[in-house]
Amino acid sequence: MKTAVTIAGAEAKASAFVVWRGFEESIRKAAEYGYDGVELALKGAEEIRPADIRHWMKEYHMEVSCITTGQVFADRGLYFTHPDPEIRKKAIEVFSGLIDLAGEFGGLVNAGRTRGFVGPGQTRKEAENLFVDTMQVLCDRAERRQVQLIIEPVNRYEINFINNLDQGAALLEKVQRVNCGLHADVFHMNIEDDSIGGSLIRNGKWVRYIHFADSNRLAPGLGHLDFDEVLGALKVIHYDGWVSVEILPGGNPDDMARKAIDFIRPKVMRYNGNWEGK
Ligand code: LER
Ligand code: MN
Repeated sequence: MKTAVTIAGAEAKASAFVVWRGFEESIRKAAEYGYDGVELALKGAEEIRPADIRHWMKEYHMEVSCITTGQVFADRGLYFTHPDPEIRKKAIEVFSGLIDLAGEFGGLVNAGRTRGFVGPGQTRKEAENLFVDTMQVLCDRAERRQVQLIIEPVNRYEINFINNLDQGAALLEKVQRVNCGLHADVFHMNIEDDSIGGSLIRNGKWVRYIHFADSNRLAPGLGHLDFDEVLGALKVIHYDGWVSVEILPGGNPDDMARKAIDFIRPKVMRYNGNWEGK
């Protein structure tokens, strides 16, 4: 298991939910603090040059954990269940660029709120069908680059579609592609799932990526989530991927990022030390 922190470009809008902004400076700090990688929150592939990422990863001995797409939704208004085929086409185009980038960096593209929602005048069935169709197109594209497309269940106060891991897994069964999976965020799971450990174990075959934040969305350790329970469940499913810190930066992002890694690193080292493999 490896640790990452969420970052975005310096120009990213306030809606980009990340700890740090400005690519190079964030990557440098993440390495200095002891993270293994960075999660890149992008609104499109044109926002960053592959040559720059290559250079920074080498310079700071870091990896890209995943490319995330919240800004494709929040900034550009694109999502998979949009009733207008032109908007869905544009979403597919933007995702295709991000998939190509992930082919070299990280191999994972997330769809958080970009997976869409049940819009006004739309039935749940209609939204589900549009979601499944769009996922199939994107998974086929991603397969050619050996990339996986991961869906993040998000709590009901942010979106009305795919709120917990069970709902995500049921829809992924319908997508019928091997390169799709779930991105579990324990902050959302604390609101929506019947039990964090139980749901991770029940849906274990789909879990490909994890966001860590505490119950108040601050650094792990500052709220009342039981991270030993979470790590215990991840052990049961032989999870060997990333845990990425996606937290509210508060008034002092450096302090929050430091508190997060200081809390999770010893736990992750213990987890890896006891690793028995698959
Ligand atoms: C994105 O990873 C996420 O967790 C959402 O809550 C952002 O709105
Ligand atoms: Mn998240």
